[in-house]
Amino acid sequence: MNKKRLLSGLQPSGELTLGNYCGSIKQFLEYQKEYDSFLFIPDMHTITVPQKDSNLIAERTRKLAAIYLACGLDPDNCTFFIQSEVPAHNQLAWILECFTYMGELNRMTQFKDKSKKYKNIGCGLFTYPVLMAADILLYDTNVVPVGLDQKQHVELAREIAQRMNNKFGDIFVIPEPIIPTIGAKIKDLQYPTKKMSKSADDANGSIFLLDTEDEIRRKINRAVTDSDGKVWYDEENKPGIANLLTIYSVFENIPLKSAIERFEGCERYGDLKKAVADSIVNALKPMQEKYYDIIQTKLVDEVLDKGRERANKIASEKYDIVRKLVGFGR
Ligand code: AQP
Repeated sequence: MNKKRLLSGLQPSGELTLGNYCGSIKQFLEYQKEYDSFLFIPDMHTITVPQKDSNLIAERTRKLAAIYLACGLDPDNCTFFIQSEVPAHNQLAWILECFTYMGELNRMTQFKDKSKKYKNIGCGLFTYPVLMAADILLYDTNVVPVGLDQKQHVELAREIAQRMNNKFGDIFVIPEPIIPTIGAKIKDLQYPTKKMSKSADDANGSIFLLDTEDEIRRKINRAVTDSDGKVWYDEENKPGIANLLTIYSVFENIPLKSAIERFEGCERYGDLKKAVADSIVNALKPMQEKYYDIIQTKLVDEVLDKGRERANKIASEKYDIVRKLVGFGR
C-alpha cells in the first residue's frame, strides 16, 4: 500500500533554534516511517525579508540538510530537496495567486507581525503564503507538521485547494496540519511572551542547535523568569518558567504533566534551570557530533541531488495538469 505523504520545511533564514526542533524536527522524526516524507528547504521564502548577507543562504541550506541527517532523518524514508531547484513551485504559485483573494492574505498574522519589523516591505512577504500553498499542493500532501505560527498558512492552502477543486475537478489533495501537543510554540528566553526565532535580534533569547554546551548553559541560566520563586506552570503569569518546563518535557520525552510533577514544591529556579540545560545538552550532543562528521562529506550533496530528481518529477507532472486545466498551452 502506498504511504500517505507528509511535507514540511525549515527556512535557511538563520541558525536553527530549539523552537524549530520542538515544533518541526521532532515531529519529522516521529512520522518519517509512517509517511512518504518530503522535507524541503524553502530558500525562496527566506528572501521575503531582507537578508544581511545573501552568501549565507546557500551555506545555511547545506548546514540545514546536514542537521536533518544528523538528527536521524533517514534519506531512505525522506526526500530532501531545495525549493529553488524545483521550478514548479514558482510556476504553480503564480496560478494559485490568481485564485487567492487579497482579503485572505490581509488576514495572515505572520504578515502583520513581520511587516512591522521592516521599513520597506517586499510584495513577496505578502504573497508567500500562496507559495507555501504551492509547496504543499504539488506533492498531493496529506499532512503538514508545523508549529502553531504556521497553522493559518496551512488553512489557507486548504481553502485554495478546495476552491480550485470546485472549479476544475479533483486536482489537489486537501492537506491537514499536524500541530505538536507540546512545544508548538517555544518562547524566547529573554522575552518569554514572544516565540523563539532564528532571526531574533537578541541571540541570548534563542538556543541554536549548534550552540556549544557553555553557550546553552549560559543562555538557560540567564533566561528571564519572575520574582515569585516557586516553580509551577502558569503560561500567563509565569511565562518564563512555563517555557522552561515545556522545553524540559520535550527534551526528556515526557508529558508536560510529568515535567510539572517532577518540580512540584521546588523553590529554586536554579535547580530547574540546571535540569533543563542538562536535558538539552544530553539531547543535542550526539546530534552535533554527527553533524560535524556529515558536513565534511559529500553525503549532503548526494542526498539533495537525489531528492531534487524525485521532487522535480512529481512536481512538474502536477504543474502540467494544473497548467492545462487553467487554459495554458496550445
Ligand atoms: N518557537 C517555535 N516553537 C515551535 N515551533 C517553531 N517553529 C519556528 N519557531 C518555533 C516551527 O519551525 C518550522 C519552520 O519555520 P520556518 O523556518 O519556516 O520559519 P519560521 O516559522 O518563521 O521560523 P523562525 O525560526 O521564527 O524563523 P525566522 O526568524 O526566520 O522567521 C515551522 O513549522 C514553525 O512553526
